[in-house]
Amino acid sequence: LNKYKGVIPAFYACYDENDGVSEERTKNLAVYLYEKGVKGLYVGGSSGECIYQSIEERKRTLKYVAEKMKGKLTLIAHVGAPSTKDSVALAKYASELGYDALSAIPPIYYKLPESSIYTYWTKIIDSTELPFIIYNIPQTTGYNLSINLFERLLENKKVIGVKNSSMPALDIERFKTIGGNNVIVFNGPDEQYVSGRLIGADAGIGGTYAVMPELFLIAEEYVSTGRFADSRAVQREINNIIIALNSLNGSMYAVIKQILKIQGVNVGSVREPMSPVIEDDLAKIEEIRDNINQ
Ligand code: NAY
Repeated sequence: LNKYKGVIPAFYACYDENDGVSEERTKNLAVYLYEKGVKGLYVGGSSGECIYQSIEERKRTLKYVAEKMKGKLTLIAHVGAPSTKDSVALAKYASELGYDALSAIPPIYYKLPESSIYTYWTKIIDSTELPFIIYNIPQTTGYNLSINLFERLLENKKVIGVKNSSMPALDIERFKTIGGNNVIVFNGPDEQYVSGRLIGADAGIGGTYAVMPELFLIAEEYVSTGRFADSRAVQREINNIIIALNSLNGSMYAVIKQILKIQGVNVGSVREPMSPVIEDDLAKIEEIRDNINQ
């Protein structure tokens, strides 16, 4: 499981000027992150605006990233979609493209019983030979993975981990304690990277890593070498930046993409109903970028 241990940015949706998925921009972002030294990429998740994209668009993003990075980075495909049918189609496609692992949120919108959630994940898992990483993100899906369902899913040897984005660090401790060494637990909340790692997460996947990879890489280095006071200081810096990213008119991802654009990596804007950045905020965004690069 070592290939999953490290800093794994959640990959952004890369659009052209007409709100279409851009091959060139997708590949550019992948190369940019590779050159920063990240361990892998989590493609097509929350930060990939998966919920706003057609299955065709999601397939194209999966393909462009694989074409550039297969064999170079650990590639995890998020394939969760509203219907089981679409999720399975994405899973099969990711498997053909040579992804290392699959991942999926639970079913969204309708409140389904755990038996349906179990069946949904199991059908995705059974559709390919790839390992599977459960994605627990209750603040957006409305479902918080229970210990009971976690244990049941672990009976399937293809389930190798959980990406836990719930806020209690306790959840990470529980999943790691139950999963043990054969299971990899990813820290989800970027604001708690250091605490997540210390309480049991083996690695991290996050939506703000790609705009400040250096800071997460250094936080990881400090944690893994026991420099805890230093790691706490980096976490504080990260959190100041995340709060600033969320303090403007545009959605956090729009602000992040504007920063990337200033840095020479244009990945377009966000898809509506997420809001783009506004002219009045551009100077403030420059300031955030300067803070990241201090
Ligand atoms: C993904 O799938 O894109 C992610 O891993 C993003 C998870 C993010 N959580 C939410 C609720 O969006 O990384 C976090 C989040 O962006 C970060 O903690 C900043 O709040």
